[in-house]
Amino acid sequence: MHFIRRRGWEIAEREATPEGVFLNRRQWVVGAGAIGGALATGAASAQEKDPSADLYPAKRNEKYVLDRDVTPEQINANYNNFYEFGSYKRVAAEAQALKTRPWTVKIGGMVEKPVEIGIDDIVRKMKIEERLYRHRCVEAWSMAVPWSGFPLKDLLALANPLGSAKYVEFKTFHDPKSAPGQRQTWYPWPYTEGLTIEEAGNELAFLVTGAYGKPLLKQFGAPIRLALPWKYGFKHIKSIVQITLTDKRPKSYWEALQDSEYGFWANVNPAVPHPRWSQASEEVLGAGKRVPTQIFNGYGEYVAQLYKGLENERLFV
Ligand SMILES: Nc1nc2c(c(=O)[nH]1)N[C@H]1C(S)=C(S)[C@@H](COP(=O)(O)O)O[C@H]1N2
Ligand SMILES: [Mo]
Repeated sequence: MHFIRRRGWEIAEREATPEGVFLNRRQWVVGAGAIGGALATGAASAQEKDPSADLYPAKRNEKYVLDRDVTPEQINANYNNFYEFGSYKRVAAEAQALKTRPWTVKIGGMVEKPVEIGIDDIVRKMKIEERLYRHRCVEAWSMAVPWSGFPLKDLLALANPLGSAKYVEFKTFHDPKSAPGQRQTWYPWPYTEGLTIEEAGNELAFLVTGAYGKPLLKQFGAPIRLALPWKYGFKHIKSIVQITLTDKRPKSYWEALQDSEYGFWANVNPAVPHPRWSQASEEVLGAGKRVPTQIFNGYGEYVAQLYKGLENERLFV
């Protein structure tokens, strides 16, 4: 048990020093360009086959504005955390093994009406819009992304959650045949995440099915992942297959690996350092600079009220 925890810790530490810190701007451009061609080709053929391609680009919701440039797609699409395909950033090629059709999402637990729904029914039923969101990884790098998708609460509503449900638990697929990372059995697969019902109902909680005006690339967590811009990136679970309403606080993947470093709440706060590094500033991917981190990643006006009365909780770990 100690060995297992230690192992997770070591891997997390290696990840804690993002590649972007070492590469100067010119190296970034060269690095991204070198594999850009191959990736673009792969993406184009995947898109042709994607039955939801006609839904993108979706109309932008102008309410959500950025204070910085959108991260270039080539940089974002080649710098991913997706441990199912490897515990390093260049997993884009490996992630192409993910089969995203057929894809079913189950919504169950404390609901009136359990639902099993295919991804293409989801995207036709929901109203897809584009939102520009900032993303702050716990490793102290950040990006800005034009996600497309719809509010999480709209999908949950299909199942009529019971009044007694207090939390929402999410799970990623489990398929060690296509996802080599899942053959590393010391990790607590499948990737799991959770929110309170109140957080899940917040307007910022967004289910993402597209990015950069196209169906979601596999490395971004196709065909459906979360975006929670006020929380550290590990909460943004990818490739979701199961959503469970429950009255027990879910234990997330990173919490199971190292609870002292990755908690349930994981709200962004520059004043609360990670046990092993500062969270005061962040490396902006592709921009060649660091900027100060903001509390709730700058989204406090939307979410701060969710945490009134919870001051005794570890809200920022
Ligand atoms: N299933 C799954 N979801 C995941 C992860 C993962 O390894 N597996 N990594 C998380 C982390 S740490 C981050 S920062 C974001 C990265 O999203 P991106 O690759 O689209 O930038 O995905 C999150 N969701
Ligand atoms: Mo992250």
